[in-house]
Amino acid sequence: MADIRLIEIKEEIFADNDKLAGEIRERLREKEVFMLNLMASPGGGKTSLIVQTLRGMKDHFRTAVIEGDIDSIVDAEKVAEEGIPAVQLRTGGACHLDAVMVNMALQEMNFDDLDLIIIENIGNLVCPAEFDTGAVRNVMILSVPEGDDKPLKYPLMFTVCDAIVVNKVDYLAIADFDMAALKQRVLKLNPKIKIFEVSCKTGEGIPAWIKWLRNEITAFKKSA
Ligand SMILES: Nc1nc2c(ncn2[C@@H]2O[C@H](COP(=O)(O)OP(=O)(O)O)[C@@H](O)[C@H]2O)c(=O)[nH]1
Ligand SMILES: [Mg+2]
Repeated sequence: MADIRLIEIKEEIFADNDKLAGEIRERLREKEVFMLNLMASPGGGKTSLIVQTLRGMKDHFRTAVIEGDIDSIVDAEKVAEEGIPAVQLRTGGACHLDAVMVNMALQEMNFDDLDLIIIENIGNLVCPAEFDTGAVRNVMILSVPEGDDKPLKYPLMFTVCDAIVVNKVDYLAIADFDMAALKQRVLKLNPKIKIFEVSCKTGEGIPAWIKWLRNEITAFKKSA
């Protein structure tokens, strides 16, 4: 029987991606630019939270947004309406952003003019968790209508994130959602994770989220 050669493509892709992500993080540190990678399911509230965050941050930090989408520019348009520059990455089918794609977007930006870059990753709780983008912090949004069982189904996402924003708390009154059970599941996977309860619709909880992010950016700049 002839020899069979097995090439573990996935491992090589991850190794190359991690190397580039590390280089991106180093460049960001040198220039004191904080990059946030925001992940969630489609419709979880990524664009809504970005818009709320920009309103709370833009007077304090010079900000730009990287929008990842399979095939549209509607989210970039919403960000541009806030007066914030946006770079749209259209992945043409890919279900996540990786370091190569983010690096392409970063080439369109001048780090000297920026304090904060927010990435809206592709809507998906699986693949984005596997690819380091070079961000300084990873945050996921879980919206109440998605259910409190998501940490059981998508554990990696909860493991790689520094914070989770539980969005759409205005649905709690009508949803079958056990916040205490959710927190217990999340903290079991990741005891250090911060948990914020917000509604991008009513604005509830947004100030606490903004305060945390501002503190993270300030601490990063001091340590850079
Ligand atoms: N009721 C309610 N709706 C929300 C909230 N946040 C976002 N939405 C709505 O949910 C839908 C998806 O939000 P979007 O920000 O586009 O999600 P994305 O796909 O993750 O970027 C939109 O119709 C939003 O108006 C919230 O806190 N409460
Ligand atoms: Mg969006």
